[in-house]
Amino acid sequence: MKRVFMLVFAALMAIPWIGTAAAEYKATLKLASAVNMDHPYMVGSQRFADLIKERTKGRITVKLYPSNQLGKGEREMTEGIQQGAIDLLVTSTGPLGGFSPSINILDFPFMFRDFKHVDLVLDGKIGQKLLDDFEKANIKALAFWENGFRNLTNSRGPVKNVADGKGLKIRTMENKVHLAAWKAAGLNPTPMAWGEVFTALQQKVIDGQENPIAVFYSAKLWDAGQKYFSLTKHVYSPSPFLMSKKTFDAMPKEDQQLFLKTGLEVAKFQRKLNRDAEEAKLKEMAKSGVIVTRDVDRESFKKAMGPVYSEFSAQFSKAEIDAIMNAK
Ligand code: EAX
Repeated sequence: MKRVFMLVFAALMAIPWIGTAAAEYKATLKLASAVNMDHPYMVGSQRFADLIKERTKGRITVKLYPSNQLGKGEREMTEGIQQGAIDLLVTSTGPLGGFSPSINILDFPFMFRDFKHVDLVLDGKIGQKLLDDFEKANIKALAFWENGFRNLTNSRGPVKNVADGKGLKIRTMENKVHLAAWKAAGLNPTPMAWGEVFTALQQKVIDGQENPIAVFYSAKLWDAGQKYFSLTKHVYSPSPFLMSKKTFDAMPKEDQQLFLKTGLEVAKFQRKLNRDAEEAKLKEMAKSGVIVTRDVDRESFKKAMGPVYSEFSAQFSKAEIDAIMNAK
């Protein structure tokens, strides 16, 4: 009886102590991204920062560093997360395969039917496993935010089918699956960090690029000569919300739980914000002179990019691919 009493007493004594640890922990954390404050990444980041400040009563402040302020591009900023130089990062999966190889499975073309399919996979066991895999790279992946379905843009002419795009010199992310897919489709892809793209387009070093509506719109790529926008929706681009494991592990358990809960909560807010704004952004772009091709023959791109699946069959089995593609 005495032993039980002692155990209960010790447990009760521990609770205030945990509360005290959280009450004493104070920090100002750096959150980075490659895009500007108009982009949904940063609207979501602002919401995250506001909620953390409110829920910790000001103990933890999250400062925002958009537009590659903390690194040349997403690859370098992910290295910053690993080293603990950057605390939080909203990024595309572009360079992430070099840190956590399993994430590349989301980069395959025409993998997802629509946003409903995306949410079913990313918010289920498959998505959670992909986030957990980042721990091996000393990265805590809190949630999947959203970049969106990627679309081809160029300065040469309208692209309705894959043949119209033949020979276009386009920038891709530093992503081996995307590079292989565009090569298979007969275009001429070159990898480049996002921060270099606007100038490269302006100087006609490249003819085009591919990105979701929100990236194209927030960067105003029509000012860099991108007159033609084809709604290819050839790849769904998730945006893992990453945290330095050093920073995460240094926080009291209560704050760790708060960051995980708030990261997931903002994921829903940020994805909806992105999706709800797409149509209006397309109309705004058209007013700025962008010629949007909506009736794209997506099957022609899907067929042309198909060989990329067998090219990476050693890394990703048919079963793994089908588990995502056929999720219902
Ligand atoms: O994450 O590099 C890219 O094309 C990304 O879509 C962009 O940086 C947003």
